[in-house]
Amino acid sequence: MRRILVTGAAGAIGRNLLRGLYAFHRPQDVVAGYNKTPLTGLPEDGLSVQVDVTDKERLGLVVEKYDVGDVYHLSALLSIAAEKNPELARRVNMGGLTNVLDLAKDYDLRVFWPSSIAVFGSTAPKYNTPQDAPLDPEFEYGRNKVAGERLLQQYFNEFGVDARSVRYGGLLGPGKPGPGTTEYAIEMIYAAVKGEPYASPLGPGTALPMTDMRDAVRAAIEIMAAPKERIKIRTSYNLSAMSFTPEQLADEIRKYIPGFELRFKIDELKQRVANSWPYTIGDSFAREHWGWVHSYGLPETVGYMINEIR
Ligand code: AKB
Repeated sequence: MRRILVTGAAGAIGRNLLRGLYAFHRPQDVVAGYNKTPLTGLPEDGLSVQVDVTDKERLGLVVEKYDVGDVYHLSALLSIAAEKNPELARRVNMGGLTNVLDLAKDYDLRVFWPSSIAVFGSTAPKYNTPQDAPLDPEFEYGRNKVAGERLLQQYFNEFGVDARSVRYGGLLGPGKPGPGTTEYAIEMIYAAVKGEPYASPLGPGTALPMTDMRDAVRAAIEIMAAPKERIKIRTSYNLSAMSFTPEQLADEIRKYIPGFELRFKIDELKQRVANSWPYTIGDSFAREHWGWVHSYGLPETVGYMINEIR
């Protein structure tokens, strides 16, 4: 069997995805790619490799050396990091993806790449945002994601590259939250478990689509396992599970930690980004085409995270 390469394996999705992949594959068949943060805690036979996705030559050598067949390409800057450093974001988010797709063409690789609800802007309906709503993102990260989706479509049309993608909302799982917008929810749960109050950077009533990390990982593995003819959208599939505001999350946390105190300290940039994104996402195509069904809502996710963090 050709091996699976995960780029950005040290990130939040990467670490959880590795766990999911090891459930189906031998550790020696999965190569965990990291750039700056070396990976710890891999299984004894697990493989890891340093690779900067903006370096196409090095990426190509890794693909050859490890006889890679599938790439889960996760290396990316999240929304707030991208907005603060747009030049780096373009280099990593779009340059990295272009390198992966070029190698996919040359080495017949299959690719999973996560897009985001950030592809939508204020021109899209806020509730149950449909798959084909206008893509007018107002921030750098969303613009990178729209460009990425178009690249996927182009490489499929022109070269038959089999790249598959879903548009994730915020992902909720244990592990250090990255510099994104939806990541406030993870920070809040960590603060609550530590017995501390939490000052939300998003104001009251700010609803955003979210998914339990266990569902997110399963979605990635399932879309890659689906027969090719079931993948009818070659940009990226809307994917949905739940949606909540900071107050709703705090109420759920209080079922486990009754004294938890939610405060507000609005972060102007995060609030503007959140205001431009949908409240809820319509994902009927993912459900119809390749059988997506989410398993976890807010109560299950909060219970799981509190247990894991404890
Ligand atoms: C972010 O907030 O930047 C990400 C995302 C929604 O893509 N979690």
